[in-house]
Amino acid sequence: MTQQTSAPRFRTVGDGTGLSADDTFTREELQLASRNRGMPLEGLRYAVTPTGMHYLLVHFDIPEVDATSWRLDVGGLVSKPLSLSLDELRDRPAVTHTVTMECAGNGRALLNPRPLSQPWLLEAIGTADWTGTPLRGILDEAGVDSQAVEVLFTGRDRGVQGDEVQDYQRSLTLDEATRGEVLLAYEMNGEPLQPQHGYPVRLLVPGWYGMTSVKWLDRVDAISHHFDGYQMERSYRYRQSADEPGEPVELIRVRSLMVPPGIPDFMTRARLVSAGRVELIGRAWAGRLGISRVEVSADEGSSWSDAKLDARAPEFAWRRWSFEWEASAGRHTLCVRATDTEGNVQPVEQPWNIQGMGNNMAQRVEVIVE
Ligand SMILES: Nc1nc2c(c(=O)[nH]1)N[C@H]1C(S)=C(S)[C@@H](COP(=O)(O)O)O[C@H]1N2
Ligand SMILES: [Mo]
Repeated sequence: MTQQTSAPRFRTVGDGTGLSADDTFTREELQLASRNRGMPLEGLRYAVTPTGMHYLLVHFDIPEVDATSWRLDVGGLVSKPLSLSLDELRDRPAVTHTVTMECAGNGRALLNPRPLSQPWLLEAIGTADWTGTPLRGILDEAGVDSQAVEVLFTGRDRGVQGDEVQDYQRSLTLDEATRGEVLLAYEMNGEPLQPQHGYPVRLLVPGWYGMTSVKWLDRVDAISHHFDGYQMERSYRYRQSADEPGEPVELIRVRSLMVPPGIPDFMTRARLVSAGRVELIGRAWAGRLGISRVEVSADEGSSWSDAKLDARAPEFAWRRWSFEWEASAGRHTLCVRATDTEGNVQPVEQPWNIQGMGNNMAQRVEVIVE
């Protein structure tokens, strides 16, 4: 009889996350994955993602907010604290930005060992038309004191993470918070925000990974120090081990994804493609930067060819690309990688860190050509 030794499936690290070196997903990962949807990659066909296909990430529960009694309180180090209703926010100047948002944990489940958290493969992505009023105008109205260095954003949702009971909170430096594109957004794709996307109002910080765009916004406070809450100092860090402080996760790194070609196998999602000319299409983005190049490989990254880039995209949105692939019979691993306007190229090998943040490893798609 063989002895079943049960090696620990994961070890717990300081911040309450863990790692798994095997391909067995845990019940907790499934629980997260069924609450937090990804954008099916065929959704890359749309320049603006239909709202119901946009990815979703909710740390705790979706709070119930009554928009008639809801107020946005703007306070802290300001000369004139504000308490604004939704109608009062809507009366302020409105702008719409087309913005590609990505979760910092996108790609996490492809890493080895795998950080135990929301197990994204590559689908934590979406682009929407966000309408709202610039935060800068509201901060000007409130009159931010000269001692203020950061702006703290508090969501209405509350939960426990890493043994800490907390409101969902993130901060930005005053310089970042007062950039013109930062919005208090109340519409997504021309409709009021859906409950899961932050109804009635969320922060929208184009170019930054999604965690910065605080949903169900409740308070905005100007503060005189660096905010060191859980979602700033313990999570969203680039760290190789749990005991180093690491660098903060901030702007979205360059990435490109393709619509998987042909038809999928139900279970494995490997692709079946007919031999001949196949048009591969996809989108590439790089946060605040532009895309200078997209390359495709049909041999697992040994050789690369340039894809064709569409005319320029909106400043904070993804850019479409296409590539004519001459598919020959057999098995192929297609890869795509992008380069941003500062020359950063997506790695082909995994850029590992303990929380699986900012992972922009080149996409691989298994294809069987008949
Ligand atoms: N209040 C609050 N804001 C939040 C979150 C949250 O759990 N609570 N999740 C953040 C994370 S990690 C991401 S990636 C984005 C996701 O936004 P979306 O669900 O609208 O796509 O919201 C961010 N804002
Ligand atoms: Mo996220």
